[in-house]
Amino acid sequence: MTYFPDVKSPIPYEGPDSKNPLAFRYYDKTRTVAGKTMAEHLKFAVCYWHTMRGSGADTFGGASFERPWGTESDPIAAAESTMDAAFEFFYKLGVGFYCFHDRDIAPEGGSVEETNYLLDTMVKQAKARQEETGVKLLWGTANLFSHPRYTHGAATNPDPLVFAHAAAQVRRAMDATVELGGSGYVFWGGREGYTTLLNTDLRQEREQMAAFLHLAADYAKEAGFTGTLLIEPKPMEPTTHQYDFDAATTLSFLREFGLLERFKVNIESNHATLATHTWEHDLLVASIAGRLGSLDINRGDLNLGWDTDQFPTDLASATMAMLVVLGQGGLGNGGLNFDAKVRRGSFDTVDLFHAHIGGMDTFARALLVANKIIEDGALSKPLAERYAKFREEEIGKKILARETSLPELEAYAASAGEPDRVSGRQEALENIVNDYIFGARASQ
Ligand code: XUL
Ligand code: CO
Repeated sequence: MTYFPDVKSPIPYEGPDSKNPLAFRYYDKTRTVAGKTMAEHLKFAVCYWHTMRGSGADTFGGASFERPWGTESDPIAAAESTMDAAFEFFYKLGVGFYCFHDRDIAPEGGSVEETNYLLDTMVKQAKARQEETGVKLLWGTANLFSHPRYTHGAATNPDPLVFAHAAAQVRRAMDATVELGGSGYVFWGGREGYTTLLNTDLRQEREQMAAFLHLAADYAKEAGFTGTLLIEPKPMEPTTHQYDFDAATTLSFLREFGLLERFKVNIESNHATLATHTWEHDLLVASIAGRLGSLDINRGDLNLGWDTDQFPTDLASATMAMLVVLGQGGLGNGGLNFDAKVRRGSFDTVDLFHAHIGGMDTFARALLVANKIIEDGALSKPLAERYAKFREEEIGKKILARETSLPELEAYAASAGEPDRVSGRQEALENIVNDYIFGARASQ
């Protein structure tokens, strides 16, 4: 049985001049860039929830995709055919990794025991498929937001029994991640946030969330998880005020509750833009704190105020992201999870290939462009120049070392007079970036 008859396996690299919609133009997994292969730099992961379980439903209408998998009335049989289709897709795309929530791969049962049994059954199948295809798990996570019991939150629910159900789920999702060799485990806030303070004890809910994360990190250690624990910030949706608003809020939360050494962050492009940041802003905030662990590489629609989770096609944004990633020497255990869905009208299975191929080519090209910008010092040289006085002048060094005082600075200002006016050269720098993206300086 094949679920993707249109596609010859696996998608080939044909180079920038190819006209074949089912070939890569830039993603050549064996090509070496700055000492590592493209596959090592770009650990792409297909997300199981959108790609395999997405139905095209939106708030105005139900499913519009008629997938040839997952149609069986028996939920385990449906999960099994979905997994067969998933690994056929991963293999034919030539992707190295995937990500899942527990409920994406296995249905919920009528009791905690039954649910655990169903998950174990599907983990066994996933392990066998991973061994057959060589595809690996980038990260696992627990869905703590779809079931009605989580309506008022999971870890931040006013009922400790709901907290316990969430803990049970994380325990088993962590076990599944360990069993499948996942190098990351993600906590996205889900319904951890609130809509009105009239019914919300903000102080208490933050304490609960911290307790949950400590318990989860303790359990990860006990379960033999040696990868990276990640928190994925998002400012809103489904709640009005999500507790993990953005990178800065999340890092501050982790610091406040003694969790900073235990967690890194997974920064999603469309979440950063919902927080009215650029993606590169949130990436850099995480990176300079040494806590950037992984990326969700979708994009939003600036005309719409919600999380549209579109496939990434914006080379400028991808280049800025790769500058941050290369700047910190890579993502270690992390990778590039798509977390993107094809539009409701793109209902053919071949659309899934077009979407992922375009995303992989966008980031492969961005890797080349960013690497060339770094090699040439095209942005780092003017940046160093702009801040040179802080490095070179005595007063700059003293400020940074915190070895001066307001009276000393006043005396300095009085004696040195007015500072020079120096242009920020924003437009010139934007032109330089464009030169690398499309012009003579572009790296082929
Ligand atoms: C939701 C979102 C999640 C996480 C995993 O906006 O991004 O799918 O990536 O729970
Ligand atoms: Co995400």
